[in-house]
Amino acid sequence: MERTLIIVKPDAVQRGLTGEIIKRFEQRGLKIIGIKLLQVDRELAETHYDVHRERPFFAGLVEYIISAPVVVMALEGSDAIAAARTTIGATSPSLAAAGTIRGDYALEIGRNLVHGSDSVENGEIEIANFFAESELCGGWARAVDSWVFE
Ligand code: DAT
Ligand code: MG
Repeated sequence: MERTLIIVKPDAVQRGLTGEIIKRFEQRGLKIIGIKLLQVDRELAETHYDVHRERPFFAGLVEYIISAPVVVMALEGSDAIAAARTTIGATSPSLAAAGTIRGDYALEIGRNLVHGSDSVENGEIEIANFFAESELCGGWARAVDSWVFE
């Protein structure tokens, strides 16, 4: 099983899309093992987006992500990284397919609603950055698990 960190970004929370976004991941079959609302501080934002530190959009990206509360989730499932990213859609919403979160609800790259980890390794690192181990319910069983996971 893989784990991915999902961030329902400030624009999504402000626009009342939190439930819609959570619903899409739940309906996909991914299992929520951690979830909370928080306002990200600058240090955590800069750590999370450290790989983009030298990019021209870095400062604006950090300001955006700390500007208002977000909902963060740790999701678990087979191929969770790829499954979540296909549900999210392309980074630039103008290129995101209809039926994806970004393709259905976003227009601009700087207001693209949701984050999903890009590799198994980064999923584990990002979840550890946002959640204490005690905040995660790792490996809990759903009655439907055998109908989602073979
Ligand atoms: P993703 O969020 O799809 O994993 P990423 O990791 O390449 O995309 O970039 C992180 C975020 O940074 C992305 O969601 C939006 C912002 N971003 C990326 N490229 C950008 C660009 N060229 N101009 C402005 N913002 C950008
Ligand atoms: Mg990324």
